Amino acid sequence: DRAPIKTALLSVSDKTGLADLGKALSDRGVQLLSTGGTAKALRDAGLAVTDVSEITGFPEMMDGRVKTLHPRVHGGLLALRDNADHVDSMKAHGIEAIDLLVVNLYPFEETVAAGADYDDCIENIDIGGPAMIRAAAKNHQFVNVVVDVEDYRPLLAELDANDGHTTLAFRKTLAQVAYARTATYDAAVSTWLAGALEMEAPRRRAFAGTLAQTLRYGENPHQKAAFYTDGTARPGVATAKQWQGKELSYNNINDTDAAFELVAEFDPANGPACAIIKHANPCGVAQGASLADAYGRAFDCDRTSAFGGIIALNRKLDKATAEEITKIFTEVVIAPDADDDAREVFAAKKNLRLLTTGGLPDVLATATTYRQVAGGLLVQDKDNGHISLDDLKVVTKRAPSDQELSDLLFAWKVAKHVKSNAIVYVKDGATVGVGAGQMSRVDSTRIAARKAQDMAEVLGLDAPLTQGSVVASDAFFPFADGLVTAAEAGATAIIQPGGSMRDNEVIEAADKAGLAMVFTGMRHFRH
Ligand code: 93A
Repeated sequence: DRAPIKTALLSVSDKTGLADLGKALSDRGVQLLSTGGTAKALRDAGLAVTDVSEITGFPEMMDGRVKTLHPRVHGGLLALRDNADHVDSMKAHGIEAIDLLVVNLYPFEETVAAGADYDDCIENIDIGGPAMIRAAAKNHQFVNVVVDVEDYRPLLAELDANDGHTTLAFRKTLAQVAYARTATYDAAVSTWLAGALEMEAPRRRAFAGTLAQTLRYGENPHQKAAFYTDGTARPGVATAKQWQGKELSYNNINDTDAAFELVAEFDPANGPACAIIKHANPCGVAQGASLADAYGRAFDCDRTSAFGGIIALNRKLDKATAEEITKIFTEVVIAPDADDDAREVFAAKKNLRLLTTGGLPDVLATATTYRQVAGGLLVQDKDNGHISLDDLKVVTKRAPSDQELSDLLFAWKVAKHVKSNAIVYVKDGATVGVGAGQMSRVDSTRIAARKAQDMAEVLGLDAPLTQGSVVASDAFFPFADGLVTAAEAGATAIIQPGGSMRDNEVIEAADKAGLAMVFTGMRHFRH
């Protein structure tokens, strides 16, 4: 199953490592064929190269759209060396075997990410490259195909270990990587077209992702895992700069994403905000007079859970906030930016990861989310649902006060980011109790209230902060019991979608308890 490499065709957009590879191949007696720019780079490095146009008998034409699309190239890649018919055809048509193909494609993804115009993106759709990659990968019984600069070294190591040959197992691995590359590439083109054509719902979807990081493990140590990025420029965990600390884990990435998407709900123009996340759910979210104050108020929602948490900030991390944060163990801090003093404070905590993003994502932007189920993929629009004061319908005798209204909207924004059933108690722009992920809504209501009681003890308060708070529920109360529990915990106002068969009973219970209640008409399930 060993095959020699005598002839190589190199055609690369990214010329990184090209000269070294060309030289290493040349030193091993490999004949080099190449296209325009690549051939020039190889010649500049002092290497002997044959132009593909010399082999095809055609010049590169149509702005390079047609360079390698020719039987002398594709025959050389596809011919079965042990098939007499194929060998006859090669002889009859002057086709030479190509044993190694090194291609990296026109930078389509990078061109889109850079915000290039339509024509520029179209011109960066590589046709000849993927055609050759697919041909070489199909014929991996004889042919090697390299599509990544990082595979240059392993290729040379394989040649040296096998006396100028490669093994079938090696070529198969290369073929697998090659098809992943062309599939991702075409998916990126399709995804871009869907956006460029402003298609509401593309009839057929393709999935594009580039391997960004092989993770140590997945949710648990016995699960292998990796992180793929989709090339969108949205500020967030995928595009953040990491200043310090060890590599992010699978769970870190998931939680950091949840934290940053939540804090982005709070426009920095309306004041500093902080979200603390544990296991993808918030255990404290607050606005404050300063960023440090916002952190402190978020921390006071549930100090126990905040230990080892992930913190997201909607403004530049400053020294005062950094000093507060480092008082307990925190896994990750993500913020649009961090000043030098804050970074210095963090530098003393080697394990603390600091990520900066350069900005906040637009929470109203449309996007698509994916979730896997056995045998398939669920695709939906990202939940960018948004309500404002005008959307609220007061359904009780008492209307909420201005302070209650402001807290209700705050609680609603947080509830959107809490796993269902979600119940969020808020007072003065800070969560004071979060009930997440329960199978029954009344349980979430009870758990959040009980946690507030626990915190009252920790903080040495006479009464839990749920006294005089407001409550958000991500979906309607099916029965009055949840609402009654919230009222017993001291809540004075409720925000919820409404729409239950028993809305009347629930409204009646609210009136009886003297609560103000508003309906949003919109639900925020999150599973
Ligand atoms: O425009 S193409 O789709 N037409 C082709 O026939 C073709 N053959 C190779 N682009 C083509 N390529 C691509 O050119 C390669 O995939 C590579 O990215 C690039 C290398 O061009 P150069 O050697 O001129 O820098």
